[in-house]
Amino acid sequence: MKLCCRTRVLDLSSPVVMGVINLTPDSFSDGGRHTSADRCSERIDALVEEGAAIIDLGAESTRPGARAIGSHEQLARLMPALERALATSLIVSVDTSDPLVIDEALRAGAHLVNDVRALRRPGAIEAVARHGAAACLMHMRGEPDTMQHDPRYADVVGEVAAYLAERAQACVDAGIGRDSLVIDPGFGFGKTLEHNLALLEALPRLGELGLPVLAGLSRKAIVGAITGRPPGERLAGSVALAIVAVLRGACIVRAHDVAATVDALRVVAATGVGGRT
Ligand code: HH2
Repeated sequence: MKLCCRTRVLDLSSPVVMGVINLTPDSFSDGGRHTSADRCSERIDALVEEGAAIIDLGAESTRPGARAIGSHEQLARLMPALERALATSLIVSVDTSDPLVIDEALRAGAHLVNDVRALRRPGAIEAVARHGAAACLMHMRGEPDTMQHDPRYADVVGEVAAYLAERAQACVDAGIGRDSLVIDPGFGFGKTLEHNLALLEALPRLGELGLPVLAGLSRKAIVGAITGRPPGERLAGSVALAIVAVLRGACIVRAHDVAATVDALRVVAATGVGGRT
């Protein structure tokens, strides 16, 4: 499998890591750590060194209860980091739902739009199609400020799969190539621990949609609920979940701790366990 991201093609024949850089003061695990230009540059260099395939730049926190911010504030955070990231050979992703931010970031050369709202805001799909960029379509139930208030599903796996299939079809209808799409069940976005575990188990079913699957489990509440640890102490739990996700067919793992995740996936691949790796 491969992912066409404008001028770059990402080989997904073995799993790859998307390294997170949150340019936000309030992200749940790394907020405020990469907001200065120097710290951000160091982090970009570290992601290259540690073996990430994708750099995901986030200008707006989507943690439960997060405050929404305007396009101009997002762009002011994003653009200097974007320029620096584009100077590397990695795929550069922008984590945003804002159509204006999407358009400006793609104008500047970003390769991939990672949207927790699956390009649902008016103008978002068109901007991605116009620039021939790639997109990661994530499932979220509700909005960040309320999504963890008693989320309910009759059939979480079926509903998430149907939503992602519908969003992928909307993208194809708007002119985005199927080989430029990634899907993501959105762990922790309007889901209880039981919902998250059901989706993790059902990753092979999401893979049947024929699109690469991304799993974002790093440092999330799912790890905290199982281990009882705060975000800064969830490395081992996050790496374990990354391995499980890959063994169940995920092609891209979104991670804060890139070196550890890359090493773990390399070791798993070397053992031949799981077949595809
Ligand atoms: N999770 C977060 C943000 N963006 N994108 C995708 N595709 N999948 C995810 O699971 C995902 C995501 C939340 O994590 P983080 O960016 O670390 O925190 P915050 O939203 O507080 O910035």
